[in-house]
This record gives sequence, C-alpha cells and structure tokens, in this order.
Amino acid sequence: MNRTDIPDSNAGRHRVSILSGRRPDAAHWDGVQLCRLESRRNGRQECLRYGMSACSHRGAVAGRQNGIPFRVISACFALVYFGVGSLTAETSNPTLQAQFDESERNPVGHAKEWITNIVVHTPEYRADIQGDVTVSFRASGMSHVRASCWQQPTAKEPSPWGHDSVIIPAIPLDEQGEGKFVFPADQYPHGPLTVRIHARGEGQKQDICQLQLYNKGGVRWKEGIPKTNPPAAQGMKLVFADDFNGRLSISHDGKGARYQSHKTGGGDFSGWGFGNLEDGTNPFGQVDTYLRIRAAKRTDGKGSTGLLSSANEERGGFYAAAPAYFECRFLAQSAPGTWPAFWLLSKGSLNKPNLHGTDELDIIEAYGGLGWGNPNFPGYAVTSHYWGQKDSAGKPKKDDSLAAGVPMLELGGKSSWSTTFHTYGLLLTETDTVYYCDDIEVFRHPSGSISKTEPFWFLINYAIGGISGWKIDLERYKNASDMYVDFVRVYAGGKRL
Ligand SMILES: [Ca+2]
Repeated sequence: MNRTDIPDSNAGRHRVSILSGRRPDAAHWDGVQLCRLESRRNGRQECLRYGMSACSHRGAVAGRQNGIPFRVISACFALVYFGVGSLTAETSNPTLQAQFDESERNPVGHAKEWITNIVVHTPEYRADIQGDVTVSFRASGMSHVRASCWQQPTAKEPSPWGHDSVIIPAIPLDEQGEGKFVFPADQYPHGPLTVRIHARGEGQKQDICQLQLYNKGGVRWKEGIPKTNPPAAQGMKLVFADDFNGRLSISHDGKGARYQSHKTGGGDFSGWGFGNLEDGTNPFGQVDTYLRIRAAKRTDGKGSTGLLSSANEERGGFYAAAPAYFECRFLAQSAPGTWPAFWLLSKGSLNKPNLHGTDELDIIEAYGGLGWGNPNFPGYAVTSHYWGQKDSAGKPKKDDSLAAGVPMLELGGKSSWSTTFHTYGLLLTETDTVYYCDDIEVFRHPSGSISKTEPFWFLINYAIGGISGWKIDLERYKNASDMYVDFVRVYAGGKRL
C-alpha cells in the first residue's frame, strides 16, 4: 500500500491522502478500485471510501488510466466529500472535455450517437434533496462520465447569468459502468434543478440523463417576480401577475377560477391529456413559490399533464391587447416527448364561427429529447401563426417566415431551457412583434393585422407528445417529468380589455 499525500489546500483544516494498491506514477495507474480517500479534519482522521475514479492533486500525481492520460489539478473529491467550495477539478485531457462540451452544444451533429443508457439508482428521480447527496448510477458499456449542474454566481465564477458547474469531470468508468458521486446541493440553487449525467462510450455512443431534483436547501437565486419591471415593458402598467405562491385557482372550464386547465374553445393537443385539479388526473402541485406541472402515467396506464389558460369557456378571464408585454419564467426537462410552451391566442378565435381568423404567437415552444428520431435542437422555437387569413391577393396568408429557432446556448449565460430557469417574453405593439429570452431580443417582425387590434390570452403548458408528432419515451424517468413555473406577468399600455 502506498500513500500519496495531497497538499493541504485549505490551511490546516483538511488533509487528504490517497491510499492506493499501486503507486501512481507518470506511466500508469490502475489502482482506481483500490483507491481510498482519507482526510484529517481538526486532528481527527476520517476514512472516506472512494469507488469511482482517480483523484490526485496538482503536481502530486499525473498518470494514465484506461489509456487516458490525466492530471488532476486540484482535489475534486475533497470538494465532493467535504463540501469545500474553493476546490475544483479538471482533467488534463482537454480533448475528452472538449468532446463532452461539443456534443452538448451540437446534439444535431451527433444525432445518431445518442442512446438511452444511464440508469440512476439514487436518489429517486424528482426527489427532494438537501446537503450532500450521493448520486449512484449505472452506464453499462460506457467508458467515461461527467456530471454538471447550473450554479448561481460564486466568488470564482461571478457571471450574473450563473454558470455550468462541473460536479465530476470527464472520468473513466469501471467495466460494469457503475458509478457514484456526491452532489453538494447546499452549493447550488434552492428549488428545482437539473443534474446532467453525461456518459460516452465506444463508437461515440453517448447519453445524457437529466436528473430532476428539488433542492430544499441551497442558495436562493432569482426566485420569484423581480422587483424591477422588464425593460421591454417600459411605460406600461402591470395588469396581471402570478408568482404561484398560493393555492392554484383552476378548473376544467375556467368558471369560477383564475385559469382553465384545457385549451379554451377546445382543441387539446397533448398526447398525454391535460388533467384537472378537481379529479384524479390532477397534474398540479404547489412547491414553495413554484407551480409544478407533473406529467405522469397513472395507474390505468394513461398519461396526464397540465395546461393553464388565462381565458375560460364563458369568454371571460384575462386578456391584453397591444401595446402589451407577456413574460413567463420556467424550467422543464428535455426528454423524448416533452413539449413545454408559453403562447398566446387572439380572442376572436373564440367566436363561433371564427370569421376573421386567429393570430397565434408562440413565445417558446421547446421540444425535448436527444438522438435519432427526436428533435435534437438545443434551443427552442418562436413562431407567429396567422390562421384562417388571406393576403391582399386573396390567398392564404403565409406565416412561414414568421418563425425562428432561438440559439439559446449562444445567448446570455449560454444555457438551455432544461438546464436552468429562463424568462421568455413577447412585446406586442401596433407596429412590431418582438420576442425575448432573458430580456434579450431574439426575433422581431411587423405585427399582423389581428395582433394590432385584438386582445390575447395566454397559455402555459407541459404537453407530452400529441400533435407535435414526436414520440414519447419517459420510461427511463419512471414515466414522469416535471415543469416548474416560477411566475407569469403581463404589462399593458393602461388599456385592459
Ligand atoms: Ca414564484
């Protein structure tokens, strides 16, 4: 047994040693399974098992593992085991790290490489967590794994957008593909979060498991309706706000409630049907100041999920006309079939018959899933539709050009709709229709004729499959998935209809 002492990087409080069955050296280190991590804390020795991979310290150990050279520049698992925030980890294999990065940023280019592989043993999917949480998983046949989670600004990473935090770097797995790591949840945002476990194997096969968790501890960051008004709503008045910090008021037809749980006027579109608060299909939950929409298969084998419409079947409810600004903040999961959206419909569409047509403004439509047969794009879509309308030549009005894919991995903090919360907004004026992501303008076009005059209602939903045409496969996640809505608010030019 050899001992490799790691220099104490936290001034006398911790001392970390690696005990290995074979002395690590520059040529080879295969003592991973024999590896043991010890610490001395305040003069007491603690022994901590370390069962997954290499750990060393700057200058202490460089080596090669499974043919992959590495040099860990700080004691990453000291961070994991002791929760010492000042310690981070990297491997010295930039090629491997770059491969992980590139495939997350360009899933389309790797469409045929994605498979469903990773199985998380603990904690349970969608579990409440706090403190140090052991995440154990299996990635059969995969050779390397990395785990990440979006983190609020820290002293080392002060970007106000937050940043992608590597929990474990790209490290080798054993032959069985079993692995575990400790996720120090107290160092990450309070509330809903997504731990991304990304594994790669031979032949470029790879998988990302999005482990949805709810952090009961952690750091409160950007929660709730901001105290400031959105820049795009300058000069307008707040006419609607819901921070989802109280009992949800919703019913199947919207009567006597703030929201309706189906598309007003008919036409539900989700493969897993939109459920109702008042019966056994209820998808809605209240957690702190979040609305949780849980898509789930019921015991009868059918799936339920949720929609909020601000209109109701009595032509009442909430509407706003130009000039107006609509905004919603949410987080959802990217998995085959998930289809979160925040969108608007013009009120005239509720007329029977609808002689004037309908404007539909899709502020965000996101399609989940990776791999062949799934959408694969890491961003989301904004679209303006002009249904049932004719142009000056008497031909159906085309809306083909009124759509854009938003490359959100290149905007602002460069994170996905499934990685962390974002706000999605739309400014509607009598001249322009402008789409926003986190207050960044992402698309603009002249307003349609109906958009200039008619009031709109809004819809927030977590559709699963359905008319999107994309397949549903949530088996890996035990046939459930969560969308968390933080708030919705609407501003208008003082004119409420
Ligand atoms: Ca809230």
